[in-house]
Amino acid sequence: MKSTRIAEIKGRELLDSRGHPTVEAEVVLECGARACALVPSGASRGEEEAWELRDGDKTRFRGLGVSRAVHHIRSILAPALQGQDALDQLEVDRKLCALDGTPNKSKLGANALLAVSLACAKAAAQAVGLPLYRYVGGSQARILPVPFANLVNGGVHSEAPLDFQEFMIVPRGFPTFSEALRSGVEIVYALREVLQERHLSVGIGDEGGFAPELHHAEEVLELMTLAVKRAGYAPGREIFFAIDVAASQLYEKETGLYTFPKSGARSLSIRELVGYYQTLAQRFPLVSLEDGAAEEDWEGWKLLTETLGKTLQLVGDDLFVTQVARLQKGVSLGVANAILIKLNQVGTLSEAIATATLAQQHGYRVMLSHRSGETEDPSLADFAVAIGAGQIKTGSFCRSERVAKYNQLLRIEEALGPNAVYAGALSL
Ligand code: 2PG
Ligand code: MG
Repeated sequence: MKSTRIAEIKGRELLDSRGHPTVEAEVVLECGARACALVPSGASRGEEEAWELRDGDKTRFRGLGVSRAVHHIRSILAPALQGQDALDQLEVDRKLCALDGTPNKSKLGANALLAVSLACAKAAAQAVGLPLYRYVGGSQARILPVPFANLVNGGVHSEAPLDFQEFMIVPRGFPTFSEALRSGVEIVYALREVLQERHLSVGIGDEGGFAPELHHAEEVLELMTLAVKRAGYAPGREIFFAIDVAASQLYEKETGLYTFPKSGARSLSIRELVGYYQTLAQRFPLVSLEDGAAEEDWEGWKLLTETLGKTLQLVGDDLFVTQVARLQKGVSLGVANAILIKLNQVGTLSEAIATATLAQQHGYRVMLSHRSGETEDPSLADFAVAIGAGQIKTGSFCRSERVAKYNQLLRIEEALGPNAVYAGALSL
């Protein structure tokens, strides 16, 4: 085989699904293999996420430009990595971190680092003639994740007067990924009708979910239940629900209370909020709750986990920000029982895999996740299969930047043929 050493790295400023500038890296190997990777961007960010470097120059893209991050790729990362073997991902990522040298990647920008890290993995996969999921995950990689599909967008992801950020369906009771996906798509069609009949908007939010003029979680879950039934499926048997509260957005540090600025509901203590989740879980087939307490409210997280951790999946997103140290703290305090993995919260592929592996070792479930600002890059799907995450959250079944990941999972399912295992079927 010809050399898998890095010959060239390019960086460029492209656009994400919100029309915000984002970073693309292109890695070219000496053997001629080449690949591009684009990084996503969040709106409800954890405070301890790796640093997304933006120019702040108000004369370009209202300050959102990423030309400095791109410049760092061209002037610092490219020359330093030239000649490095792309097959040694750990070493590539170690060098990226060392070149930045800060704990949160704020010098060169996690967006610059991640673009190079991912493009390197993709180019290496191409050089050895393997699909990305197999190159990263090895011969064991054959589990298709359960799609947590976002049907209704609230919080900072839409104009809907809903304070909770995401309402998802979880099609678990199906033998294959493609059948699970089809059920979800049919439920979206049905929900559209249900909303239209009530003269509610069928406009969509950042992640492709509807953004109707509803104020309360119960109203959303009721309409979702109707849609599931109308599509011919059984809530609680094959279709379940999940919510991302994104509670850090609602938390008031001074008072320790949770406020609801969009719906105008009265503020709640964490005890009252947990009680509210309990009521929702009794009324609806809720199986998963993400960021049910704020990232700095460790006591709240403890109460949440003690009360609901036996019956619900409790996912830490802003809480863990895909970082080993925060996960370790969570494990030692016994909070949450699952982790969301977002590559750009940590900044390199190897670090994200290390966090996911640590979570699995401690019996925490793993969910790979998109960001609200996404791109056409489908590789999240490959990483979900590679890591054996068993769960993926990548928006609704519309908007091409969301559908790109689902389509990639369908391709992977086809390529795996009879070896494919649908994670949702494991619990049938
Ligand atoms: C989340 C994400 C993705 P954002 O909170 O889980 O849905 O949102 O990318 O805006 O942080
Ligand atoms: Mg979240």
